Amino acid sequence: KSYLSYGERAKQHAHPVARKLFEIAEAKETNVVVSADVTRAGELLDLADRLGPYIAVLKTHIDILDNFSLTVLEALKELAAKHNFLIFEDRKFVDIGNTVQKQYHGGALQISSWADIVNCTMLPGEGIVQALTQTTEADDFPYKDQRALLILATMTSKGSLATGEYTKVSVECARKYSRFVIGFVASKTLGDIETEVVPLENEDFVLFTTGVNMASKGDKLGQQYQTPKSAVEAGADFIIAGRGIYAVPDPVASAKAYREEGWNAYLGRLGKD
Ligand code: UP6
Repeated sequence: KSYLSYGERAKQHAHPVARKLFEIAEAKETNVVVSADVTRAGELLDLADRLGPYIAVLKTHIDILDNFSLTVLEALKELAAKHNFLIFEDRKFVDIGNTVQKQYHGGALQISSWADIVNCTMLPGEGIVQALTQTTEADDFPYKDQRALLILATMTSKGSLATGEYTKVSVECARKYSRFVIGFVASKTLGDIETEVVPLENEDFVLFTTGVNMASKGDKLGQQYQTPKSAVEAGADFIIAGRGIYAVPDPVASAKAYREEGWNAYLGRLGKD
């Protein structure tokens, strides 16, 4: 859990994508990531344009679009530039190194060409992170220093097996590949008693917390929610909200409300140590 401002972390961080992320948060005064889980390309672009001013990152599941085309990606990139947000494709890579390299770079979805940030699970072991890192470090990789990885260290769904040893290995792997891994997706700080992860000095992993909703405790499929405030108090640097923002009558008003609660909780955390 960090008690430094986004601005300070932007100055100190070794990774250019983390620096950019913190700079955006500081400049736009937002730690909101909207999980734009809509299934029509037009709807996705419309959301990105309307919510763009209030968010730091747009999280996508590009494979849920039922009218996907490569032109959507160009439009998304333009909106990211227009509103100054990063794009995080929530692909949760989970395969052997040789396969994830092909899924990430090239392939039907061209993920490396438009997603600033992607994530993976640690289920396959270290090789998955090694493989993705290797891809971004190849001489002919066109987006050098512009791409970063998050490790899915815990999950918000009921009965999740991403706990204990799995979470510990996530941290070990992030440390080993910190030239590509900038942080984690997890429900709370990993430096707690349960995980027994002891934070090291001079490391500054970014914590993204999903399962954030101001109005609901969960859904009928095992999703479990916390509020923006509790997420930030538990260590989140960025709060990820999906249905709480896009599936309400006024998504813009909702994004603003999440932004305000998330930002105030962040201000409350500053200088507490
Ligand atoms: N997500 C979770 N829990 C995790 C990891 N990822 O909910 O442990 C993702 C989901 C969805 C978003 O895939 O895109 O975060 C949550 O959406 P919601 O706010 O509408 O529940």
